Amino acid sequence: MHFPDKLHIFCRVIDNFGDAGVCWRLARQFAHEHHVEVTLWIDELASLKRMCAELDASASKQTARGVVVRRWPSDDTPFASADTADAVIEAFACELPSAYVQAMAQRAKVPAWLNLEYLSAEEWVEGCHALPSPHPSLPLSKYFFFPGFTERTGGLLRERDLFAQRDALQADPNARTAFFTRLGVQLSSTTVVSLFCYPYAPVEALLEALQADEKPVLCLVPEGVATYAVSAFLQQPAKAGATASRGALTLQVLPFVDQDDYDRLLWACDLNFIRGEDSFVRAQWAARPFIWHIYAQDENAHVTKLDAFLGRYTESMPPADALTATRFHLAWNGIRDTGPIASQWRELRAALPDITQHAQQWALQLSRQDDLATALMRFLQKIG
Ligand code: TRH
Repeated sequence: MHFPDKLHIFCRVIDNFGDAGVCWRLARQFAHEHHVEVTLWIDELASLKRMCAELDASASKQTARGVVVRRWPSDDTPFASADTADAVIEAFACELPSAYVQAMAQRAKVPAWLNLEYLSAEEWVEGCHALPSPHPSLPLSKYFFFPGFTERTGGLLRERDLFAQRDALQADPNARTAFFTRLGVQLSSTTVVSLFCYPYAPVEALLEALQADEKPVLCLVPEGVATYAVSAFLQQPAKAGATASRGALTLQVLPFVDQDDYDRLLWACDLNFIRGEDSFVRAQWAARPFIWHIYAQDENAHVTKLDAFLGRYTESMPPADALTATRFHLAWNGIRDTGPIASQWRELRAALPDITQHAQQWALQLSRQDDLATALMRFLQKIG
């Protein structure tokens, strides 16, 4: 028997693009690879539209890329048990509408229900992954499902044909050039860097370091990212297409592209600055060096999270490269004083060929685990 036939994913956008980005990717993968009837309930269609232009941000119900996309129900929306699904994923503790939960409890067979947690490389994740939490008053249990970097977690989002598509682009210089041309980028530099980070990253210091590089560097920044530092460098508004060169650096603003093109951008660059959760995972699949700007959390929880990831990521690197990668991450995230970005950049630059090799091995190693959608399907079947 195929289970689930119908899956509902609920997503509330807290800020930025990651919540919508993860849910959208997952919904598409369930529909395409697991042939499940998927509905994504989301409260902020505008964020999702940035990643999928064909969506209508004002529609309360529409279908795109095989997924039914519905606006988050208002508080008084009634639900009958037939309106619920066989399996329900609540993303990032977004809390389902209470009428929906009541309707779930009225089904003859209650839905398999889980909360998809944020990604972390910390060790405690293994102990909490897949634990149930019984509802205090209804005959329902919600399970906590953690993505992660080890077999004892839910794994990472990875589509079946992702590596084949990546390899095709990376192996074909014409395909890479054609992709850049489509984005309005003329390739003239030896090193191409993409830059996606939070506004408080030391972007000015990075741009200065890139200007002083020995070889030409092209830095591509999606529109809306680090706008202040980018427009200061460009001496014009940071709009898509704007470009300027100084020293070794050419800086160009790109349009904010859809998720599939963003993947291609990561595959096509020699180094990617990424942030948050989803682009962080995609950069790892790109098998290219990356620098992660982690989402800052209260009480410096993100520092522990970054340390945990760097511990895993650099474990099999030669010690000197591990130190370089770690120090650059700390400097970029403003954690502990590891010295100025300029000297960190020179070290990172010199280590890039080695780190590229490591990035390839890392992607391969991670791909040996089940991907998140497959792990979720297995788990839903087990509890359903
Ligand atoms: O936007 P983010 O900072 O999202 C964050 C994180 O998810 C964080 O964990 C969460 O707590 C916080 O939001 C609320 O970064 P992230 O996760 O990388 O999401 C960005 C999404 O945008 C990702 O799906 C890729 C997509 N994207 C495009 O589709 N096109 C683009 O041009 C760019 C730059 C990104």
